[in-house]
Amino acid sequence: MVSRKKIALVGAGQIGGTMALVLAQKQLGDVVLIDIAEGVPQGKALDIMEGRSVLGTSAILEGANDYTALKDSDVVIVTAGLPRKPGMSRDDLLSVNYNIIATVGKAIKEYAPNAFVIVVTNPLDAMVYAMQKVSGLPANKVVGMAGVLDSARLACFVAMELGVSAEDVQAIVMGGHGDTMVGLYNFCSVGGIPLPQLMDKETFDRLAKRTATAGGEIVALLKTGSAFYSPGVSAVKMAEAYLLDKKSVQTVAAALDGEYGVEGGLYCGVPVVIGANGVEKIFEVKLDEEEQKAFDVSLDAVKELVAWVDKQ
Ligand code: A3D
Repeated sequence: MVSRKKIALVGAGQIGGTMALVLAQKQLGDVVLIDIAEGVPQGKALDIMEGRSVLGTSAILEGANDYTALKDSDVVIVTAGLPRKPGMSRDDLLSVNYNIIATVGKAIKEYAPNAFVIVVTNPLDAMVYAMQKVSGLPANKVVGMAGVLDSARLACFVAMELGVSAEDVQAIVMGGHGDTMVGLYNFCSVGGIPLPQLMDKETFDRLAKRTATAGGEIVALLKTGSAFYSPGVSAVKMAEAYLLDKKSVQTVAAALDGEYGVEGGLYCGVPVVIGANGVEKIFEVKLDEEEQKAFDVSLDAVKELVAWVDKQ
């Protein structure tokens, strides 16, 4: 008998709601939305349930206000926390979101210790590191969503610049999920054509810079929150790779244990293979001198935040 998969979304805000809809459409499993806001997870779950005959899906959605609803989840995606407001950096969210991640991490340890956990809450690299430490889950089963989104943003800007379809653009953005993230010119391709044959470095650098500040660009437009559609579909892509054992190559925040010369389980955006065992492999790509320098600067920014987490 094939059993239905259970996907728990901790945080039923903008990203949580988006993911619930997309997960239901894709029929990847039943979905439980968990949030401290009374009525919100129940309301969003019921709203999507009522659209199922139109969507053509048999997924079952529920809402809950306590963490016991995590029980036996196959995947847990965590967006619980506060988003950025205009003028706030991702790092400003550090202490308030740390306390939330600590609470959620303990609950995951108790109710869903076998789950694949995807953290989305910012500041991302520090929060996923904290989640792994607090939950005690194996490092290959705890990942952060940032690189999928940052790479998608860069692919979007490259596609817009060249007037081609974004789905034909392959891009990699590595490093921490902050202003120091590193877009890789030589790793970008368009329909299999290496980008340097289609675009000069100066143009690429402008697009990579826009990518690093793309979250802030949306915050400034929305004024009341941060991006949620593209973050939502990016986290779903990671969950899908795990649930379907796709061996999918994606850039995610993964725990480094010697790779890229980084020790201590520090989390940073790198290309990995995601399958039924979570992060099954980390690819160590060869960076040129300039890229390596930028990656090191980005790592230093992550280390600073992680040092704060280690003191808690
Ligand atoms: P929002 O719509 O505010 O949703 C967050 C939800 O978390 C709210 O409904 C809260 O009630 C809920 N919440 C707060 N504390 C708890 C708790 N202890 N347990 C359960 N639920 C709780 O925000 P959002 O969905 O737009 O964003 C969520 C997070 O994702 C924020 O930290 C953002 O900064 C972050 N984010 C990350 C990226 C990345 O690429 C990494 C992109 C966009 C947003």
